Amino acid sequence: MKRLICIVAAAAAPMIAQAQEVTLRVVSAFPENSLYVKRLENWIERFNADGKGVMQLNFIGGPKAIPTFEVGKSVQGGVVDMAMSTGAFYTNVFPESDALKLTEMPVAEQRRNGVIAYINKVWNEKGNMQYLGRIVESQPFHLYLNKEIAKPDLKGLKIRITPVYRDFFSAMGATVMTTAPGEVYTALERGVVDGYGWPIGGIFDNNWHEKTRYRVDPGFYDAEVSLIINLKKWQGLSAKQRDLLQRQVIIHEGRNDFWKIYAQEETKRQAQAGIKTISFDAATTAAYRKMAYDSAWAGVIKLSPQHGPQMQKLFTKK
Ligand code: 173
Repeated sequence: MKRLICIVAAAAAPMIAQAQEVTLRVVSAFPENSLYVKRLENWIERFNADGKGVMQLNFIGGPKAIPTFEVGKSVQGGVVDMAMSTGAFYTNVFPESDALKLTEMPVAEQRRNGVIAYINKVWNEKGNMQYLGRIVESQPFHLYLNKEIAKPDLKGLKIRITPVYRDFFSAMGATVMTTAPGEVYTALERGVVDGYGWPIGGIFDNNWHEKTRYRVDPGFYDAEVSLIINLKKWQGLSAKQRDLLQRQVIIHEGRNDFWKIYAQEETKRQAQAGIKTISFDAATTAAYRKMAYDSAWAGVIKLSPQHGPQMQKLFTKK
């Protein structure tokens, strides 16, 4: 009898361990061949090696699996568990999401000074999601053009945007057109747009450099790419699973200095590809940067009188 119990127990043990392992379905709102996705896949590989018996991440794919602007809704509704996206892509879930481009301090500092806690309060309440961490930093956005400009005036120009750039480029008089990253090349190729917004890095990933003549300096804001998870899924994990996931995301955040070097490399690479820079005199440059931030904050506050002012206070450098 005793022997029998031993055998049963031995057979059951691995089954229990297996039952405790959870697999999360992960998607990316950015195209499959982007550097963001390559780095995500590398991280997932390491995660799965460490997470055996506790948690595994199953990368489903990019916009071919779920279209860029649907990813946020999919996380909110639990169609997928987790995603790599940016706030600009899920303003259709709640408008505050796009404000993360305006943070003026590193994410490590945001963790210490309560900014991440505030973000999670809003993301939980309005998005039914938990904000796990920011895995891209130090990537200012730029305006890329195929027509030369002498001053910050985009009247008569059609520019590809996402919510990131809408208020700023509109304030400069541009006609704006929203597209997912996956449609930028075709829009440029067909001459549907005269330019586009994008961070300093990444224009080579999908050959946009072939269709780009100018980059306007300086950059503005900071590209925010992050990992989000459905709130119910997050709350349903065991303490051990939550701890593993949060710890691994924070470790990955710790590698964000990579993006500083990448910004320098991509700047050089653009010059080598023949992309000319357009810059303005000091006073115009200052006005350009001020217009970028003033127009964006006005937009955030208009869309969210509830959280906009507090976000501005928290996100702006003292
Ligand atoms: O331009 C975009 O598609 C965009 O909004 C974005 C946001 C973060 C990183 C890269 C692009």
